[in-house]
Amino acid sequence: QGLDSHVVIVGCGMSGLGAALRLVQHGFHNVRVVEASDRAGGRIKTALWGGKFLEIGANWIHGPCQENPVFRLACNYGLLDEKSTTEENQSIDVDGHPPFVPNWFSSSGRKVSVDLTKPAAMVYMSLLQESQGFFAQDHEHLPARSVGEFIKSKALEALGEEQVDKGTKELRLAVVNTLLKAECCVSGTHTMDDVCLKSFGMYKTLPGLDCTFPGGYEGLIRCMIQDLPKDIVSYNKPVKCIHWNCTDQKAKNSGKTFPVLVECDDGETIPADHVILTVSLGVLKRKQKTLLSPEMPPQKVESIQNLGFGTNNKIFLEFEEPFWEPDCEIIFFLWEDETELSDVVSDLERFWMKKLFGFTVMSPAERYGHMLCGWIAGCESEYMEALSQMELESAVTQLIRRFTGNPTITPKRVLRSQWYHDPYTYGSYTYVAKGCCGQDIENLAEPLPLKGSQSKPLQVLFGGEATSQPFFSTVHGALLAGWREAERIISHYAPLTFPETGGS
Ligand code: 6YU
Repeated sequence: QGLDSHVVIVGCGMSGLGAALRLVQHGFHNVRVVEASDRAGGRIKTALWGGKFLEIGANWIHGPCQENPVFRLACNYGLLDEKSTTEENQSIDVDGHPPFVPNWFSSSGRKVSVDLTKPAAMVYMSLLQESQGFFAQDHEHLPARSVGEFIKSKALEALGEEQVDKGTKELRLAVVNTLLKAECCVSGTHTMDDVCLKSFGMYKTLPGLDCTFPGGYEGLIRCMIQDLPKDIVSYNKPVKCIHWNCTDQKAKNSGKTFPVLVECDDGETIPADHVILTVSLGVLKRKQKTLLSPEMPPQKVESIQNLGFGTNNKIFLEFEEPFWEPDCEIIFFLWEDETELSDVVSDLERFWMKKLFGFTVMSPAERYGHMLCGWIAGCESEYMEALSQMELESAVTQLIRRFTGNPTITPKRVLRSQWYHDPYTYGSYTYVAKGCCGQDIENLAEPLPLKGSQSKPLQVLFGGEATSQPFFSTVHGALLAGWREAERIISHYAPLTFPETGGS
């Protein structure tokens, strides 16, 4: 009876796919995945650009070690290069911050030596680490509410104490600003002032030096789809409303009564015993009033509002020749005209590009040529998405010319991601906003109807990276959340699905 139950999974990203596979492998044979867009993968999206695989969404397996289920899957499918799978790579622990070799360029068009930037970078890194230590401790009087406010006040203290000339002091301020802008990209937030100091350390990093997929992240999605029965996924099928607690005739299908009815934009209604909803927190924030009928209970709505969902985008640039050093792995831009500590831009239209902290160098060069990936978060990133291709190309070309001091340098091609304007994502990933806590993630993950109700249990279950503690904002968090919800259904039927054979 359990294996016959009808399960509809909304969303074919990593979480939805993970849930579908787990259920099918347990023998559930009425599983259907309904996906709004024309492709699987969601925020895992690989583009083929001039013969090169570029990651428009997720980039790395964060913490590729045995504890990471995405790493294990990728190894099983044989998708990683040899170096990434070595014991040595798996045991390197860098606390989520790979030790990239940097090149620093300033807005006056000169290269700045690492010796000059290092003192401020070290102050910043130790404050960032300190910010993670406030989680799960009883802090009656936190030094600040947000990570941004904490780092800024402590950095000002530390930099103020140094006996250095005005120019050096300003440069160090600019270093902290650039690193704060970089952290906005890591956290996927507009400003670090929005990130909760008390909850920042809730995110758990795994050991292992972050690795990429030589053939693209989407290769993993393709392998997973191949392991599912044919035609289980319906594409171009946005779900409009999930009607739950259904008791009337509408929910009847071939004699059976279903508690849930999934209404799609194209008019089809799909009856179900259980629905696993895996849409992004961005979608939940936008559609919290309409996606479910009856509406979600107040505690869920409150947690959806409390948690943060921001934008982080990439801008890929290809060059004929590199302007960076051969060993360089990351390029940082320093704005020398910034006189105070700040990670936001005041005049979006004129200065949005000041939020782009720099570029990671795509490696190996044999695979990518001379390619950079720029990173930009927040409202500035959302503004960037709406520019025309010509406006974007012109702005980034001027930027590169200014910082390199080379008035002729021109990128061959420019490609960007636009996650905020994606109507099935509305941003990039979840962060712990000021005032939210682990309970908000738990509230979000709690199935409907809530405990204590007399109605049929497990009608609407919630997956997706935003429901994953402590791995929100990641692909492995999304996968674990999908598995968790599939297991919830499996264990609900466990006595029926796997009847005891008795002792005789
Ligand atoms: C990671 C990384 N990474 C960069 C960028 C982005 C993300 N992440 P999905 O949205 O995938 O699926 C839902 C589906 O639902 C989707 O297909 C929709 O079309 C569909 N849908 C929506 N509405 C629907 C409707 N109405 N009806 C039907 N279907 C509907 N993660 O591990 N490594 O390098 C990056 C990065 C630019 C945008 C990332 C990374 C995040 C992951 O991509 C993301 O979590 C999962 O793919 C989500 O899968 P899902 O299934 O849940 O949703 C201290 C501290 C701070 C904490 N942060 C640490 C930083 C870690 C994050 N790092 C990210 C960095 C990069 C570069």
